[in-house]
Amino acid sequence: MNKVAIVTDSTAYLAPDIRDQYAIEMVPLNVVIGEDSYQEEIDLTTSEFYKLLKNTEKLPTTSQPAIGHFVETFEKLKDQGYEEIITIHLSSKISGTYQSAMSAASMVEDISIEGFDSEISCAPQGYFVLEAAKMAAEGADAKTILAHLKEIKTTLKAYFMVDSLQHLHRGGRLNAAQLVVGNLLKIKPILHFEEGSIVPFEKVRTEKKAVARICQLLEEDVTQGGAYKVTVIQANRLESAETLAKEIQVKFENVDVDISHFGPVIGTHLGEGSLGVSWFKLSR
Ligand code: MYR
Repeated sequence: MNKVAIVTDSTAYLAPDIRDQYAIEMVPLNVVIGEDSYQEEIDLTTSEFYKLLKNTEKLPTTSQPAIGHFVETFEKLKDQGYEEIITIHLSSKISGTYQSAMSAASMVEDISIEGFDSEISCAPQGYFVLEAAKMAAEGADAKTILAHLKEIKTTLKAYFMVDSLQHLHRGGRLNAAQLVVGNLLKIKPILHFEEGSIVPFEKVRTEKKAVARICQLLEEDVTQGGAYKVTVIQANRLESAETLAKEIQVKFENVDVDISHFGPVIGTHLGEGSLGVSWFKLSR
């Protein structure tokens, strides 16, 4: 059995079979639609979410997991005999999830629990989780795994576009000034994360131009050598994601491309139709 247990939250959107294969524990965030509250990925799938969204007038809201859910998870892993736990979460600048996990960690005794703030979310958060889980399966200790996660941060990039900035603004994840600039100029900015917060990267007028610019940024990185993992991330627009993923796979030899999604919690804040691309350099 591994010595180190890996915990994450639902916003890494790792498929259940992958979580099972690599013994990854997942603690879900919540989404409230109308009168109903759901734990995403447990009692609400992503396709169910986007269907419900079409039939609801009141926009959904989200919340972080309860501290108690993390305490239960950590206690269970301790009882199973793990010696250390690494708990990897979406950026602490956009959600209180990391803070909940850290509060829970301080309540659980006799096991070392290390938090890792991914400073991002979705598939790129999943990169950290999967790499950590693979290393844990190979017998690495928490210190070695955390050092590798820090190294991944140095090559990880993620850019995304939304149909309307209103969702991000309504949820308080984009400041008013950035919203005004976007609306006044009728632009579709390419967004990215800077030190864990969402900020516009470049102002582009059409989605086509935005996609072309993101592919140019990817090219700048992958042509420097080495192998890359690339993910196209979509909010209920699988066909466009498949087309883009194919284009990227054909254009670059040294990349392994897959497709992921913006699930219920992140979809609430980005809106349907959002599209993103993330990548990192494989270094193990
Ligand atoms: C909560 O209620 O605690 C969850 C808040 C989630 C905010 C999500 C903001 C958008 C994140 C976009 C990630 C894009 C990654 C490529």
